[in-house]
Amino acid sequence: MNILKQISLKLRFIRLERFIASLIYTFQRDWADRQYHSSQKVQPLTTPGRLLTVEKTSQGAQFSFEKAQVEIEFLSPELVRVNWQPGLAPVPYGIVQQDWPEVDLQLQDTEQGKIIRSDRLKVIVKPEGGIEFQDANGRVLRQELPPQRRGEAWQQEALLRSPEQIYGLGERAAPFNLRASQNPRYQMWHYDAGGKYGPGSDPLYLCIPVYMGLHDNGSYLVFYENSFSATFTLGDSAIAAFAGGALRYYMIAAEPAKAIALYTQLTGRPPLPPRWAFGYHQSRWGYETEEAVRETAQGFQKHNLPLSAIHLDIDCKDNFRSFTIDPDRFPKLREFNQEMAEEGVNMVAIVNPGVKRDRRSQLYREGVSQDIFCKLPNGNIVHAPVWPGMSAFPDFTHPLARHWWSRQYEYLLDMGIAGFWHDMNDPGVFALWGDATLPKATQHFMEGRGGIHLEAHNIYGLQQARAGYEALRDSRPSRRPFIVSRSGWAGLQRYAWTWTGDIETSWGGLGQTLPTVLGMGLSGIPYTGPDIGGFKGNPSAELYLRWFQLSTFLPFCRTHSANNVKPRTPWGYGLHVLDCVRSLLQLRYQLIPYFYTLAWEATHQGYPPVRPLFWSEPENSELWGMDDAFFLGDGLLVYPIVKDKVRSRLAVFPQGQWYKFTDDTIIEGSQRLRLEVPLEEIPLFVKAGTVLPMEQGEHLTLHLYPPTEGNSRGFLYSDAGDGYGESRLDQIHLERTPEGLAIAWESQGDYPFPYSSVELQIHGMAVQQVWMDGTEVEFQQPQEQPRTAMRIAPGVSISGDKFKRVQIQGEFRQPDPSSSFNPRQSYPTNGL
Ligand code: NBV
Repeated sequence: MNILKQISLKLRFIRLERFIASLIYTFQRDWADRQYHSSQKVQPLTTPGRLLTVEKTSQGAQFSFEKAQVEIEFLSPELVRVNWQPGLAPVPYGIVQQDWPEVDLQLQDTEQGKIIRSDRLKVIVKPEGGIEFQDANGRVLRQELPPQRRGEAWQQEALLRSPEQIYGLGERAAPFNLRASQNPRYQMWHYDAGGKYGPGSDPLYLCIPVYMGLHDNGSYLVFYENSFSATFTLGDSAIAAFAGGALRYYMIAAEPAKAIALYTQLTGRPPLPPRWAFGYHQSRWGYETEEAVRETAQGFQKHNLPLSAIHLDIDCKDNFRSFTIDPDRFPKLREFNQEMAEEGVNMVAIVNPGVKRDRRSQLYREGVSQDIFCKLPNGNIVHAPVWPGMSAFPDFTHPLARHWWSRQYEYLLDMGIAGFWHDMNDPGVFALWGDATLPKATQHFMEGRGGIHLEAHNIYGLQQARAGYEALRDSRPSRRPFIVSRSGWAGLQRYAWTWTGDIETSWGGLGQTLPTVLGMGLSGIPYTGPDIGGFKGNPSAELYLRWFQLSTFLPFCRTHSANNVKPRTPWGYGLHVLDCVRSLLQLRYQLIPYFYTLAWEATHQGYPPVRPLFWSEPENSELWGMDDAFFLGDGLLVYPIVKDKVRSRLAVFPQGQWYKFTDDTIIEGSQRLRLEVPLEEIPLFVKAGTVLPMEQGEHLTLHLYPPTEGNSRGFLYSDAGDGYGESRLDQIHLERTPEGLAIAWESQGDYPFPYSSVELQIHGMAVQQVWMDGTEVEFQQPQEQPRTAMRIAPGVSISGDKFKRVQIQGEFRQPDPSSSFNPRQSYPTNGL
């Protein structure tokens, strides 16, 4: 894009005074980049040369080549760390587990090269420095060519198999299979999309150098522990080219779920969020006063819509300054937050990292005197324009800066703010052309080792999130932190949720949501979701409703929009849409025990709640590229509609049996069907074998979908919903017996059972007799009801308190001969 075009685009967002500041800054940044970061002279390319020696180490082996060394360490039987030298070792911001138990290994010398192997993974180091990874059966998972080095910069090429799919790299506006893009080149450099992005924009706010490969020999995951600016090109091979730093990476050879479990063991698992976070969040850049927020909350009450949080954007601040809320427009902030809390609405306040340059401001003066702002090599503080005006940027790679920043949350916490929203932490600044961030040579402390922005840029938001998380954890030890961060890096899941930024209001924007969320999940980031309706623009009623339908099943369910668009609330699109949104929200709230149990699972396994269709069936290549459907947990299968005026769509069903949520039609899996989808509906299916917990106040309904054969089980995690007190885990086992279904209930943990009544709804069975702990009990047969979009499926209900064992005699229904579907024999593969 030429400079004039870039300037005119930016002008739309920036007012005159900001324009002048931005112009000055842009020149200053260019000067600093020229002065301190002139592009290095072209240096010769080097490769490792010939292998000279091999030495066994306690966890692997060290290989010395003529011009490089590589250490291979097995951290687990499936996980190896590969560390090429020379190169600047990373500060381990991404890693939480450094010590791993010893693994049984063998070192062999073969014609192929030196082999070092566990019982799961074989690593073959070739005489010229190429590395091949094979599974225990000798099937090739990944082939790397000898890496190359130019000056300080490493580049690595790995051959890709022709049908191989690549997923991940953090947040991407690309197809889920990143190779399927027309331009499969991805930048690793967080970028503020500046108000609007759409499919194909690259990079975005949260890049992570991690990807999963899936092909006919199996799957693997590679994470490069290098935060320098980089480019990943995914053609016939995957080329990762870094601007500096070490070539240190982790290779995990395992099926997708196990690979994510190991990756999150390495980079950290997400802590349990407060339970309210799974409710609905309403946000808008434009709630300028207490009254505007109150009116919005009242609108939800009036229309009988549940609401758990309202987010306050920059317009609530005192001249856009960090950690303030304008006292004139929010005159009784504490009482107001209290009033909202009593209505069940948690207030979340935005925090931007830039601190306004103002000698009268204590925050700025403290930052200067404690020397925690980022500086240029000449010792001058970097000042760049953002919302409050010229601002300085804390160096979050300095523990003192993090500590100082952490203390700043206290005022708003005291005022009753329940959570924080970190924006602009890519870090983004206003510049009229080129890279809208800090100069590349900006100095960073990097925990004492020192470094420049070229390396620190991508971990800036991660370290801000760390400071925020620690602030909330330490100053409010009885509550769990809730932070939403726009930027981050490997490990962000330890501190914060995220959202998909300023996605454009368009059908393309809606279509992009799911591939982006799926890709984040496979990059270790479980909790994310879009601005429902898109950030900038006014969605049609249909686009809004379709976006809402999809987001009902995503972990972070929030409407948000820009300041110059119409207020976006569910009652703004007519009665019919309002009714539909109410049903969606009621369903969402009924499903909170399911979401919360998935959160518990994420803290233990790192699994993202939103999973690709191949998650439990990675060998089925038909599911590999599917990015218009997803699993929520293992039990729910969702087929959103993301195109205008579309009333039917193809659905590829994974193996197993599937119950249509609304009417219990049973579908045999491993087939493709065309689903009829009225505007009011989002197709939702439940897998046979699932135990789906749903709540309404203190009443729990366990929906039981018998397994097709043998056993299955489901979990229900409960606790106080916040804090770190007791918890409990209820396990419900289902078993198909010759007579029917046996249900056993087991509980662990000291948290008292939180429901006063429990109802079982048995699906897919004509029930004849029921015994609860040996005593025959009454049950109700379903009554025929008209089909509606969100009605709970009919089933047999048994009410009672908790029990240990229920036996049901009855007959299982067979899959329906696709009564409400039109099965098709041959299917186009290019969409609807
Ligand atoms: O704070 C204003 C916006 C915010 O609403 C949005 O969600 C962020 O992604 N923010 C970006 C800064 C301005 C964007 C043009």
